[in-house]
Amino acid sequence: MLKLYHHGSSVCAAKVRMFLDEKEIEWEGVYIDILKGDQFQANYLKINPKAVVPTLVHNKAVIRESTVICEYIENVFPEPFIRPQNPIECAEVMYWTKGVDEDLHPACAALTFMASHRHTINRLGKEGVKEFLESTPPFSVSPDWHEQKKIYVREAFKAPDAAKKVKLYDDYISKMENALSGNDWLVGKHFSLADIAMVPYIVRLDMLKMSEMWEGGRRPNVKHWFDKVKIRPSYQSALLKWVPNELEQDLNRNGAESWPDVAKILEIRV
Ligand SMILES: N[C@@H](CCC(=O)N[C@@H](CS)C(=O)NCC(=O)O)C(=O)O
Repeated sequence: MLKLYHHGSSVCAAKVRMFLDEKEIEWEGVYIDILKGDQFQANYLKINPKAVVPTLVHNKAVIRESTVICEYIENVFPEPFIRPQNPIECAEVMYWTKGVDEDLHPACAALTFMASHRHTINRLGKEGVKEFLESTPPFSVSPDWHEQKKIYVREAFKAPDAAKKVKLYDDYISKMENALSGNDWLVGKHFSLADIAMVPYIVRLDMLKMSEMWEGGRRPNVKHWFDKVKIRPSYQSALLKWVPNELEQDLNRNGAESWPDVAKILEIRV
């Protein structure tokens, strides 16, 4: 049995859950509440020294990094294939997953903390927040996450790189818009890991009530793509089902309140 350490608000964990559900592979979950600090417990750090989710344990093997986990699952349980059989399409999928891991993900973590998570962790109380922020290892979500997380919590959209992160996120939606022109999915004719890698980041913006980044005629191909994603059973079973009500309400309310800051950066009229 596969054991997945995961959390409802983690885009990286959602990617792995969607991959597993699309392949109809059964898995057992261990819930790590990354907004309460479960990721900093000594036992978890032993299997994931960066203090991040997800982590997969299969038999005695510990596999980290969401894209690596998906590739591992594809190697161990190849059918039904999600990896394209054509090497060029395979390379195209890897451009997406590499970009998501290296660029988009740190931008998403920044936006989510600036817009909402900073309010959620405040429930830990003054001392709790301090401990939570100090516990982040130097090399975590990104190589500078220990310091950056503090800046986003303290300064929100006044953080020096706030505009850069928001624009980078928006650039990815623009890249999707172009890739989806005349195509149903991001690579080739089939739903692939490229789509699965992007779904949680679009769901995150949707939950933050920032869907105007593609709605209202701004990116029609992305809207059409997301409408098709929403009718896949894995959208419910891997994404929505795992977001606790209180967290969803936080993301909805805090995101809506932050939308004017984001819209201003992107020059979208509110
Ligand atoms: N590159 C890693 C990134 C994992 C990551 O950043 N996880 C986030 C949630 S999506 C996390 O656990 N954050 C904990 C924290 O910010 O303390 C992967 O793809 O698995």
